Amino acid sequence: MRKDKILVIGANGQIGSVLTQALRRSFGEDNVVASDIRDSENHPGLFETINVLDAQRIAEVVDRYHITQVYHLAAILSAKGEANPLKTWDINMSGLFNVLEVAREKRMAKVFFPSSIAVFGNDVPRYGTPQNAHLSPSTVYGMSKVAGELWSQYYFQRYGLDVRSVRYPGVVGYQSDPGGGTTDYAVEIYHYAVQEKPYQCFLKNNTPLPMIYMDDAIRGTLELMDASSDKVSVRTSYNLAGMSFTPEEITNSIRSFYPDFKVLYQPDFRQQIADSWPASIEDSQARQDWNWQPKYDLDAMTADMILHLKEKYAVSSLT
Ligand code: AKB
Repeated sequence: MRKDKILVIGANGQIGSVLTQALRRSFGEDNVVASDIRDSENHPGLFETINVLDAQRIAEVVDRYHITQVYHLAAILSAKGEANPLKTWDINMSGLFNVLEVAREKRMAKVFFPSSIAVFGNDVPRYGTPQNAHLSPSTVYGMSKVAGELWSQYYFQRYGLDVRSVRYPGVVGYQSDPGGGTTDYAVEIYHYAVQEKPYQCFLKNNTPLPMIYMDDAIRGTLELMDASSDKVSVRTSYNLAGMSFTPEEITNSIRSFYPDFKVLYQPDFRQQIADSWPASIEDSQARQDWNWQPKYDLDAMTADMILHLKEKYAVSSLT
């Protein structure tokens, strides 16, 4: 077991809840404090309520547990963020500033800040979008991630704070529900398939987007955070690729388990966001610097999602 003490902010979220468990397996139950603005029943271990807008509260928890690393996952995502752009900017940016400042003041060893494929806009190569492509996002969430990447790099260069980051694609997992993203359909669709219900998709059938399976996303995050500092050449954020597919392709993959599965396409405002994002991204820098390698393709993900969701729904029908 290692000596680090870790604080996860946003631990009730889609990625935060799974990451907290993975960190506890690796660092020990007593060395990982989960926190979120909402109280949690999901975290039987150490848990503190934190609103990221309250810097004093973050500092208090950091002091109480002698925290050495923070994973800052609290943010408003792309689709939800468009309903209230100024509030989204405030939460995403003030939250990050509070974390960076506390980490700087307390001389923390490492900070993780998640970025997103939402940093890219219409003016990049859509397929295999490179690491250094121009960043001109169309959503306030994407804007906050671009600014966040630059501030992370600034804190590293100016104060030597070891902030690390990946640009997550849409993350698909059975463990937790997504909340307010444009890629959420790729999780929801499996829940409908396993319950043998038709699914109404909010994107067009032929909209390709970069995606990653939760196991790969968590492993990639931990591998980056574990890499020796001299291997981390990108101090804004690394492109992290898993796979790329359209709603029609995921539907066909699901149909190898549920041949009668039906999907209706009713695109809404999220279509415009998806159209402004890459179809796939290129992640050779992460592969080169810290040996990143995804394990799951679409069909492997489908098989694993269906296996676990079938178990989940079988258990919930008994309770
Ligand atoms: C979203 O859809 O907003 C997120 C993301 C790709 O960052 N899942």
